[in-house]
Amino acid sequence: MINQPKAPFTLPQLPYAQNALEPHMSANTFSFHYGKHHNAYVTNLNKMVEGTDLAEKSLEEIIKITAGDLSKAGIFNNAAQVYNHSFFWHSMKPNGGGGPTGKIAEKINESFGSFEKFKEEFKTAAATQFGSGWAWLVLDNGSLKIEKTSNADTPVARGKKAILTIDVWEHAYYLDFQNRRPDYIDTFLNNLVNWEFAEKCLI
Ligand code: MN3
Repeated sequence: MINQPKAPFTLPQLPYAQNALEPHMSANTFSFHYGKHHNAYVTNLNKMVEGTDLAEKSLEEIIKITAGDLSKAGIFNNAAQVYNHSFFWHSMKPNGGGGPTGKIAEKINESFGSFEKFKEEFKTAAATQFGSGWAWLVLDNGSLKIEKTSNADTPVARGKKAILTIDVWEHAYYLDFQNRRPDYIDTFLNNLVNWEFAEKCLI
């Protein structure tokens, strides 16, 4: 669903319409973010890997192969951003948010002590990521953890399993919330999180 087997990579289909997250995320924000930003990462990545060995590798493989290689930073940044954005769209849904249920709820309680504790840690990570980046819920050695990453960086590069993410680049929220990143994070948790997707990622 998120990974793609080889180039040319495509802008993935969305699991809902671009206005489906209104009023919490506007169609205007969505169309710039998906149609311009995400699309540009796909186009750039295809140009960069064309005619190279990486054209035969999957999106995840490209991320792992180029991570930490400064001569391939451009490829890494675009591949990771294609992956991160695809993951972000699935991390939300219309009428989402609130508390998780089932296996994902049990796992959150087991890993953080309570859902409230998880929320606190996730919000802090997302709010304190300095400049552009992402906050993540990841599965690492069997337990759930919160991480934040800068710019295009992704826990997938280090073999961790992504469960949920929020994009905290300004382009993700500026049109709707201006500089109020904490309000955007609250809206994500209260109205947008797709816990069914998070639960599927546990497996
Ligand atoms: Mn973005």
